[in-house]
Amino acid sequence: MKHLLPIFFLFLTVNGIAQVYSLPNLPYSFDAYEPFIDAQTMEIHHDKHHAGYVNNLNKAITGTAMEKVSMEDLLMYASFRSASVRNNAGGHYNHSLFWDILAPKEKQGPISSELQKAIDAKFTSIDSLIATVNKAATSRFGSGWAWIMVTPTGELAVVSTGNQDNPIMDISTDRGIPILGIDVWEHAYYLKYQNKRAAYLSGVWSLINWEVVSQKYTAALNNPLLKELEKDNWLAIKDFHKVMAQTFHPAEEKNMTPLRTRSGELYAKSILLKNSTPPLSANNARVQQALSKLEKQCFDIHQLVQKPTKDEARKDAQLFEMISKAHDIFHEVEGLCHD
Ligand code: MN3
Repeated sequence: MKHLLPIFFLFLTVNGIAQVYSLPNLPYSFDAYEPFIDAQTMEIHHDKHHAGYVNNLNKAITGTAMEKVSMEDLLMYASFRSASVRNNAGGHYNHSLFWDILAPKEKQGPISSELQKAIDAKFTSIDSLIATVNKAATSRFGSGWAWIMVTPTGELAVVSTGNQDNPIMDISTDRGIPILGIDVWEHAYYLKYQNKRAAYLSGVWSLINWEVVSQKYTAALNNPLLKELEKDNWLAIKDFHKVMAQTFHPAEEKNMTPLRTRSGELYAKSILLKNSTPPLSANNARVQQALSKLEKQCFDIHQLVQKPTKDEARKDAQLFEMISKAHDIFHEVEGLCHD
């Protein structure tokens, strides 16, 4: 028994700390951000608020399949997840980015020429970019964030999201990878600035480390997630996918009722999909061909469903064969988009 005790405590310890996400250290001391953000705010913000998001995220995903899912996936499909996962994954991601881009003046590095060029092209100058972000930040009602992001087409854009949401999430109408985020929750500024959000904003720009923002810009342009976001914004394919899943998967389990009752809807969605504009990366002849094939297949399915028969079992077998083929063509389209 005596020699088992250490093993038991080791087991306890390992289990106690075996968490998927952990709180990153703040890169500088709490008072390094003075006078723009006071030390007490930094301490509470990092040690209490951010720590809370990390702990609650770990609690929400422990023992679920989400333990193995990447942070980007957690965010990207936020609409399918619980409020707890959405808020706390967002909270962890957003704050980690925020600490990265803040630095006291003497630790800040210069902006890259690439980012400077992109800013000039879209916003004419850094000052007008800052004014655009400030406008997004001050007009955000209640808690949230203002962002500079890289869009799926590789452009810069300014957006704002509520609560702990961000533009990677599928609940956001404008999607992209954030490279700069400003926390406009009151917990970020209330002790020093009270309700004066605009005063906090004018202070926080003195802490932005453009060298790190530049690194995030380059990384975002090269991040495969950008292509995923572009594809995920193809709403017609999402719409089609939903009806396809809800008719094909029951059919696999010998339940043909959903397909028999919704073949018209499936065909209608295939027409909308054929007539939609695919994302740039998938807008080519092969995808168009596959979409035409898919529409024809859905048309044939709908025709057969409507056709009277004396042999329902045979009709079901034929329908299953046809929906399986439609499903294959659909995945051909999806697969093609990854090129
Ligand atoms: Mn915060």
